[in-house]
Amino acid sequence: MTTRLIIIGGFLGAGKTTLLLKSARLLTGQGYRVGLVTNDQGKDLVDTLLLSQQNFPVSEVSGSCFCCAFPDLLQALRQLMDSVQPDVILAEPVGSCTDLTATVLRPLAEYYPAQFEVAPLTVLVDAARELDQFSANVSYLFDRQLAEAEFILLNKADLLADDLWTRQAALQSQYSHARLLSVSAHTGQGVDQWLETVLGQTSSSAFTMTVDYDRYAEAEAELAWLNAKGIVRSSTPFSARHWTANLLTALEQALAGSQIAHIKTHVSTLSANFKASITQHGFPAAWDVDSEDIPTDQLEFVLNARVSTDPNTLQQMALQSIDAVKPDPLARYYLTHFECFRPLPPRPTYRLPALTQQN
Ligand SMILES: Nc1nc2c(ncn2[C@@H]2O[C@H](COP(=O)(O)OP(=O)(O)OP(=O)(O)O)[C@@H](O)[C@H]2O)c(=O)[nH]1
Ligand SMILES: [Mg+2]
Repeated sequence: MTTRLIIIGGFLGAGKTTLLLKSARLLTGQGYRVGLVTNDQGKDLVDTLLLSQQNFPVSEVSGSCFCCAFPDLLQALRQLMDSVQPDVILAEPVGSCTDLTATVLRPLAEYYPAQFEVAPLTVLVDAARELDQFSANVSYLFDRQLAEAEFILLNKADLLADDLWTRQAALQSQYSHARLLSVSAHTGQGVDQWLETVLGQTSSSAFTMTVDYDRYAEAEAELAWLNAKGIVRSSTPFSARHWTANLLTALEQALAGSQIAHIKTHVSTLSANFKASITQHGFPAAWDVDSEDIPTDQLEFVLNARVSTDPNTLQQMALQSIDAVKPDPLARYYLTHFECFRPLPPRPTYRLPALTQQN
């Protein structure tokens, strides 16, 4: 039996995980068995926690991107196939990854045709965010992500009105090879229409895109990566929701001089879960999981941040912020995992040569 594999790329914070979740819900409602794959350069992923707490089977490729850890991706896919026999697997590569057609989609389609039917590559764009505040290298990476897209989804359509058409027209004229749809992974607008197409078609990309791997590596390295996990305890019950909001605000303020790609945190207490994200300065945190806020004396948190700064600064700001938002002066926090680094230059396991050339 072949499994349909839908790979959803796009820059950090564009809404990939939100679309995975919305699609999984829609497909499950239509009787499909669904599996999900998350991916990150570090360990302890907010995305994996979020998706698995919604009771969907999730496999994770952590510590490297799909293209550089192709055997790990294969293992994650097979684990899902063995455990839940999914009809459809939706997979989210690292948001600073590109060249997925040559390094992931085509190797899967060409080497494992009996196992996978690979859908057209979908790339998400955040309609509500311009990336021009990032460096020229990051803009280059963003351009390469779109240049290989077979489907571009202009996501977060719910946040824009008239501007949406202007953005859509500009993208369509620049990336005229791709089909383009405006969607909202939150409300589901346009998602059915996109799903119908990617369920019915296979990826037909036969080109190897021109990618300057030095620039790509520089773009990735400009973003510092922080993954942390910990526990906060207090003898006086406190609000886990306030703590979550305070942590994001404190970190955003501490990083006022840097560009935020995505800061997200997942917080659990005995009775509640919270998940919130910030994808740019000056915007309030968006809550993806919000529960009744019963005072607690302990919470567990996972914090992932991708910020255009150096790892030392990000590490220092994160530690300061976690300390500053202690619910009371006697409260204690314990870090059970903490890593902060620049991603290494990408070295794909496979990079298939072009069948046709395209720039
Ligand atoms: N308003 C609105 N917000 C959205 C939509 N899709 C995603 N978001 C929000 O955007 C933020 C980032 O979404 P994610 O789904 O985590 O983005 P991602 O692309 O998976 O991010 P990374 O995994 O860090 O690359 C979250 O706070 C979401 O709630 C949408 O359609 N509309
Ligand atoms: Mg994600």
